[in-house]
This record gives sequence, structure tokens and C-alpha cells, in this order.
Amino acid sequence: NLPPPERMPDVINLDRFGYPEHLNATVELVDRHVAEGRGGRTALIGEDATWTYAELARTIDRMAALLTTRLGLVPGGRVLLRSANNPTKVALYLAVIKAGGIVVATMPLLRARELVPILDKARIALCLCDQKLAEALVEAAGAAAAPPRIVTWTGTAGGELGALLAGAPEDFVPPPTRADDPCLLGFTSGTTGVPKATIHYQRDLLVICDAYAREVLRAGPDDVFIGSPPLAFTFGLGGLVLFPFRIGASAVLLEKAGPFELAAAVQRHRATILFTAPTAYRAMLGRVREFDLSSLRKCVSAGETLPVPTFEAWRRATGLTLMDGIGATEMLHIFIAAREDEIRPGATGKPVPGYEARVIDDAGRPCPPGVPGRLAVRGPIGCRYLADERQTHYVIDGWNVTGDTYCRDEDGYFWFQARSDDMIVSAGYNIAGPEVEASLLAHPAVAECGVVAAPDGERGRIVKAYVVLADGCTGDAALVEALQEHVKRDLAPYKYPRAVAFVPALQKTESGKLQRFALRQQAER
Ligand code: 3SK
Repeated sequence: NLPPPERMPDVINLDRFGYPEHLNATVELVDRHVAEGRGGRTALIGEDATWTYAELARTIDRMAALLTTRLGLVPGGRVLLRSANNPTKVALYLAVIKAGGIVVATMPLLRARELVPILDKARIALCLCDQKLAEALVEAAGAAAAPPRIVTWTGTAGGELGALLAGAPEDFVPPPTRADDPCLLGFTSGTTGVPKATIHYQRDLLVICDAYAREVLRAGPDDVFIGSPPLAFTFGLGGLVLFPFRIGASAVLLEKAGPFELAAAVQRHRATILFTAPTAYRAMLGRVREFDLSSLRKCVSAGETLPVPTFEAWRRATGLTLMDGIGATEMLHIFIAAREDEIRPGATGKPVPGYEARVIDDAGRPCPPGVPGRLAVRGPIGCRYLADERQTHYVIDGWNVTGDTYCRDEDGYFWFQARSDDMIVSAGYNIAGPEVEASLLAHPAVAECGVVAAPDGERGRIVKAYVVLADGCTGDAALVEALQEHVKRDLAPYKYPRAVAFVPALQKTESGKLQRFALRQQAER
């Protein structure tokens, strides 16, 4: 038997989200459409399967029946899912939730060494894994404290899972799940690399739809959602599953979603709403003329800071304004965002309706407008780490204190300065690495860059830039000087990178974020 869920104290203001005590997210997101006559609408478009809501609902029921009758899942049991973004993964995800279980979705590229702490921390007894990704999981299972059962599948639920499903009952009656039953453990590595699991409830899956998606994104049932983030990153889960399903719209799922594949798929499926990170928008810019992206009507950018040059270049190329946002795995999704009618380039935006945000100093006091401090948020979802003492650092007096340094202006817009640990203190000056990155990115010779602190005998720390060159450019002393002059012209001169290294590529996390942690380590050497 799988262990019961942990319950943690709630710090949530639910006034505007009046959900009933008993609620099942899958029923609300999928079955409701079938019950209300929308079962024939397209729900998912995968690479080798397209499912209507009715087909998806039937698949989910069969999977939930299999999980509970043959694979030992009981309410509160945790199930690890491992695959790229595809329809089978979505159906399994929603089947586990319908059965009252807890999904632990892992980034597809994690290695065995990274999977072991997840298996142990979440006390996983059952893993469902695409055969293509099974090797590392099998190795991890062998090293886990309690080796889990692994069931694999191929294609669209073929292979071992397909054979089991063939004998499974067709009907499934869900247990009486409650709105505050845990249904998702979202893992985040944080700044130190030691993974933390964030607990999310059945109702949280609806909250992000009814807050961010309804109030800020304002999509409609005829929209076709598309994007690159893996579903294991909750940015992707929201943008590619929960938001479309809440309103009966369609989602395109791509197993491979590099900039080329993404642009080609937008064109092929006439997608209207795109979710991806600034790095991908920049990469797509190089190819916009090859593809017809005219179906797009909304483009959401999150996961990393959105530099003004990227915002401007995308607007010039497509006529669309990127909708910036900041979220956190701890908060499940975006809590500060730019609405299309309230965009101030360079600002992340304003709190999503239902959330409050403020900037605080080291003593927890609110900073006046224009003064940088740590971003603190509260709203209908708050951080609940699974058995982790870091909880007391994240939630203070009911506020979720993020690791981001922000300024709030007089008009209530929030301006990202840096991750709190991305601040470079050089000769007494506070320099935000991302600000220098944005400046460098506006130089035509720079394709990508990461800016961190490097030790320096004289100034304590100096600003060091790692630069990936644009095609056809040469990284020589003349270019170093040109980049330095460019930043000096663009920003306060003390912010210019005193050291510049040209590198072939920058290390990224699985969700596409620049790994400043790795760059910092490199710079310390
Ligand atoms: O901003 C982020 O990194 C984020 C994290 C989790 C979920 C959603 C988002 C945008």
C-alpha cells in the first residue's frame, strides 16, 4: 500500500475562489465538458493521436480503473510519471488525480542520480514511464530506498501499459476527493540543487485557471494552445493542459519542442496561444520569416526574465506583445503578470487578481516605491513543502518570500531586478546580472549570454559575462572591448563586464532556464 498524504497548515485566502468541499479536478477539467455536450470538441492533438474530450474521458477512466484495480493505487498514493509531452502522459496524469492519487511528474531528461532523491522523498511505489526513458529510471529504482514498480508504455499507450489497459474495466467511479486533497508534488531543485517537493491540492489546479488564465490570459474555447515547457514544469502543465481544458479549448503537445519544431507546429496547427520562455522567443526570431505565425494571438513569456530587446524584437517581427509573467513551482503558476492592455516593457506586470505582492527589506518591512527588496506574495495558493525545513524560510507571516529581488513603482508595476542570489556586489555596487544580460543581448554579436560574479583581488567581485556569439561573429579582443563599451553606454558604467568569455553554449535547466548556478561555479574556478 502507498503511504497517506501529508497535510500542512493552509495560509490561503479563498474568499474569491468559492469551490465546494468535495471536488475532483479531472471531473471539472474533462468530464464536465462531456456531461455538458462538448464531448466532440478536440481536447488534445499529439504527434500520433488526436483525442476529443469524450475520447480523453474514456481513456482516463480506463486508466484510473487499471491503476486502482491492478496497480495498487489508493487515494493519497504517489505515482511517478516520466515521458515527454504527449497525450498518454496527460491521460495518466488526470487518471491518477481522478483516482485521488498524487502525481509526481519528472523532467524527461533527469538522470538516475537525480531521480533517486525524488523516488525516496516522495516515497514512490509506482512509476509509469515511456519506454524510451526507462533506462535511467530502472537504474534509479535499483538505488532507491524502496524500489518501486515500473510500468512502461510505447507510442500512444502501447507496450506493457497497453496490454494491461486492454483487460481493464471501462468504467470508473472516482472516490469522494476533497478540494484540499493533495494531488500533485511538484519538485524544484532550488538554488542549492537539493530537491524540494511542493504540495498542491485538487482545487489549486482550478485556482490557477480561474485566476491567471481567466483574468489575465482571457482565452476562449476556440483557442489552440501550444508551447515548449515540459508538463513536469508547472508552467507547462498550466499552459498546455489546465488552461485549455478549463474552458474546453484544444492543446497541441510536442515531444520535441525546439524553436524550429515549435514554429513549424504553430503554422501546422494554426495555434493561437503560445507558452514558452524568452530564450525560445529569441531563438524563434531568427526563423520567423520561414514560418507563417499569423494564427498566433497571444504569446506568454515566463520561466526567466524577459529583456526589453526580446520584447521589442518579437513585437517588430510578429506585431504581438509578449505577455510577461513570474511564477514559481511553490505557487504552482504565475502570480505577477502583464495583461495585454497594461504592458509596460521591462516590467513583469502587476499581481494577478486574487494575489497581493509587496517588496520587503531584510527586516520584512515594505520598501518604498523604487527601492529594491525581496518579492513577497500571498494569494489563493501558497508554498507547502513536503517535510522540508526550508518551509520556514519561504513562508513568513503568511507571505511567500520568493528568491527574487524586485522594485515596485508608484503605479504598482513590479520590475524584476535579479534573483536575490544573482545580485553581484562589486566594489560596493549592487549589480543585477540579468540587467547586464539584457544590455548585452541588444548587441548584434550576442546570441545568448549569462552574467555572474567572478572573484577579483581588487573589487571583491567583478561582473563576468559568458557570451554565445551570433552566427558569423568572431570572439576577439576587439569584440570584448566593443561589448564593454556597449554596456557602458547602455547602463551605469560600473555595471560593464570586466571579464568576457566566449563559449559555444550555455548550460540550461530542463525548463530552459539559464543555469546561473553552474556559471557561478565556473566563474569561481
Ligand atoms: O516563472 C516561473 O519560473 C514559473 C514557475 C512555475 C510555474 C510557472 C512559472 C511561470
